[in-house]
Amino acid sequence: MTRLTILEYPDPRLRTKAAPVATVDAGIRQLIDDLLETMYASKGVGLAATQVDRHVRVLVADVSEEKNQPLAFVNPEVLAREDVGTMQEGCLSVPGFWEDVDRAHKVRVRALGRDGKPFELDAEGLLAVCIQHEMDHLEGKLFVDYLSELKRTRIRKKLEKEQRQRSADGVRPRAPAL
Ligand code: GNR
Ligand code: NI
Repeated sequence: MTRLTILEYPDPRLRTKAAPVATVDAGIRQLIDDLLETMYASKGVGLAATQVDRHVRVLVADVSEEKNQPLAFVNPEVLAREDVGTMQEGCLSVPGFWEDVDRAHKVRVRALGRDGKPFELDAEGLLAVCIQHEMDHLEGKLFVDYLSELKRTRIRKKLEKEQRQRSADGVRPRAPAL
């Protein structure tokens, strides 16, 4: 397993639309394992392939307390959504910022698993929100897109400044912390 580098806003690669996976082969299984390792190391509850510059429709999540319930979704689709509500969201690609976003708090999702078999899942609460947040990544969309232009610009400028300082210092990109 390999810990991958997470792209940070406003990196234009985060705007790439991911392509469907044709076959869940060894390469996709490897990507799932690397996404999980990267997500756990970064203390995230989800991670999309887009965030590690792999533009295929794969995402992982684990919202369990013990961090022992990894989930993988290949070619995910939302079949139904209900109970729209507000939740504070963060993103490993937008480190240090948490803002309210309105989304469905219940979703039924269909996807292929790590074994290549189709499954359906009813998700609620944080998992439901997380799956939608990750599916947005696969479309090149970020939670900051739901904020006012003023907030988004403030966030962009602050992250650009941090990124400039990091490269001027010759410092390795820090491990993203939420
Ligand atoms: O770790 C994460 N926490 C989180 C909290 C609320 C809503 C969405 C998320 S996803 C985020 C990890 C991440 O950036 N996934 O793309
Ligand atoms: Ni994110």
